[in-house]
Amino acid sequence: MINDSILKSLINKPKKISNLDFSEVSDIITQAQEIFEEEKLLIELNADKDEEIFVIGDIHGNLESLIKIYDLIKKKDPKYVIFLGDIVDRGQFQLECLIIVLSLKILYPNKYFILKGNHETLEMNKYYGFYDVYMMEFNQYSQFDEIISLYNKLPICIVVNDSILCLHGGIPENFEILNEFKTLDKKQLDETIPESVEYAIFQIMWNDPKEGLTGFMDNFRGPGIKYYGYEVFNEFMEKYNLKYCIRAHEVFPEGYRWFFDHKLLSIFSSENYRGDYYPNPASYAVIKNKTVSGELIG
Ligand SMILES: [Mn+2]
Repeated sequence: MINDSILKSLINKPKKISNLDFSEVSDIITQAQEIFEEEKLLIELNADKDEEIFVIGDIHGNLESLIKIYDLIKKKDPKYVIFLGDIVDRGQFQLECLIIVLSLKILYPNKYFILKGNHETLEMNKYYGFYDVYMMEFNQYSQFDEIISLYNKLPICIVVNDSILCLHGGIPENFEILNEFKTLDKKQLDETIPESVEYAIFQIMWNDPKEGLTGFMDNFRGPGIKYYGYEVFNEFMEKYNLKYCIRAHEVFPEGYRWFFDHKLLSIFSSENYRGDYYPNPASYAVIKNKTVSGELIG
């Protein structure tokens, strides 16, 4: 077991993370996994009128952005912090970002929540970098199984105050999915999961909103992935009596973007994700008093 003071020192001095040996990293993964195992696929959170909730988008190994976010959290002390997934792949400090987020979860399990993004999968990690980062560091293929097993324990969405839906990509074509999440045991996910549920989870992690569209439409990102339009989005939200949706998954030069008549907020928390020639500020969302606002991280 890694104790709290070590975890705190890793969060405050992330450069120490590259000095950890495999057994220490493995301990952190195991401890975090035990906490995620007890969480539901759909988590419901409630906050009082004057309490803030921070929602954080894609990090993608951008340690500088993550540190700025953590400084903000320390300063403003929100009641909950929700990460919408895509912590690793692409950036320069992927292991550091993952270990920091997991350490926060272990230290404060009822304050920090981490949802699954489309990069919390083996296929994406093999293609976009984290698998190689891990192999370079620890050098044993079988050890990546722990990471995959951790990913499979992550929750998929959070509903705040019965009215605000938080997820990585967006709504799926299967409108029953939130009801199905309430009856499904996450422990089943490793074994037998209905194909319709598996596909809905895939779409929740991958789908994008599109203005000017009414229904669903094929997405250029790849097979099975959809764009969702205003009408189907509204239908889904009304079915569950939801007012706002906060999602991540797409970078915008202005930092965050509202869709669908100010009902869907798209955030992204990795600054200059595509390099200095296509700059973007990092952004996050604040939920307070049943309203949602987009904020830039300065
Ligand atoms: Mn994504």
